[in-house]
Amino acid sequence: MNTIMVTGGAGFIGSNFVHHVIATTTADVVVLDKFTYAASRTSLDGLPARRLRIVDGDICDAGLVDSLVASVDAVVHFAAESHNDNSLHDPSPFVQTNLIGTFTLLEAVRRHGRRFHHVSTDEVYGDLELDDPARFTENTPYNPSSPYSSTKAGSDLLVRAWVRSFGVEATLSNCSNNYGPFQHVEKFIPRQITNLIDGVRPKLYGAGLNVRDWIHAEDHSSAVLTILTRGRIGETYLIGADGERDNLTILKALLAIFGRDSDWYDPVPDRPGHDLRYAIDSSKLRAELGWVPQRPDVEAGLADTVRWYRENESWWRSDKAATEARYEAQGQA
Ligand code: NAD
Ligand code: TDX
Repeated sequence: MNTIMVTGGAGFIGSNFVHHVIATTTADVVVLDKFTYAASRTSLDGLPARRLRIVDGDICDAGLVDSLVASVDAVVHFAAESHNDNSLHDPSPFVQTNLIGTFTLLEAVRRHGRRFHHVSTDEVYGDLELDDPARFTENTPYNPSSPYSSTKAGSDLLVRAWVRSFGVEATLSNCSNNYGPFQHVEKFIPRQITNLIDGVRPKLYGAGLNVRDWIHAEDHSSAVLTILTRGRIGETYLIGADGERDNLTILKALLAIFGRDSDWYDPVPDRPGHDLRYAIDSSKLRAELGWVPQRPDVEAGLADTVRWYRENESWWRSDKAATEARYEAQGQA
């Protein structure tokens, strides 16, 4: 593949993937990003200009998408509205971007016969009970809970239908919770790290018993590139690195890094419909494509991430006040 288009390439995981592609392949990259509140141009700083083109545009813009898709060999689709809490307050952009945007891209790759990889989430499977030993597999039935996860589930189903009905050469991946550099301060881990840097008590939803399966964004990127280059067309691969932790455990690890007492946080009202537990069984990806996560140590990754937010305050500072004002308005501050 000479040129790969990355939608949402100025967001958290998309920008990480662009860095990964430029560092580990010879392919050029075209980023298509609408530069919503969640994007940052500086996340793409330092990359060679001759290998990277950045287009400020909407994946729902059929004319723009058509011309860009015609000029590339493959599309890796990260662009989405991605935050559950936002989706509970205004679902409209989620329906537009996650469903109509994916449809628009699918029509373009169908017309031009281009390879497509669709990036999705484990949240499409709903949640597991805290004491259930099961983990999600590629055969788990879809059962999404929130406007965010239901629009992601819908986008997955569109991709599957375009493979079957129109022979689009697509693969899909559903990944667990990512963390690492360049994650927006609205998300759990960066919100608490930046609160702690500011000397503000972290905010925990409910009792903090909800479990998430954490993976470093670099491992997500390497998995997506593996599937793009060696995955079987039409297949879905689950991506995870065996990082299950409840939220209170993550929070206590952060409090310890900052030298704070383990009860130095504020319980805030729980998220409505809050999914209890996500857990990924990634054996298919590992057995079939030989993928192995390089950063499975969550506690070491958290320490690195804290260091990154301490050293890169200019990257997040301008978003912090507005994000906390939004949480305040939603009663989660
Ligand atoms: P993010 O919110 O950090 O970034 C999303 C990017 O998409 C932003 O740069 C934004 O400007 C762009 N975008 C939004 N609407 C657009 C539109 N209409 N046209 C063009 N660009 C648009 O999200 P993220 O956390 O990096 O997630 C990226 C993808 O990975 C999403 O599809 C998400 O569902 C999936 N995913 C995320 C996680 C996670 O833990 N964050 C886990 C599994 C899967
Ligand atoms: O302040 C907070 N306090 C808190 O306890 C925030 C922002 C979150 N939480 C809890 C809610 C969740 O149980 O932390 C957990 C993680 O929350 P988020 O970072 O909002 O992530 P989540 O809702 O699990 O979804 C994330 O992972 C799957 C991404 O945002 C999705 O895009 C991805 O699909």
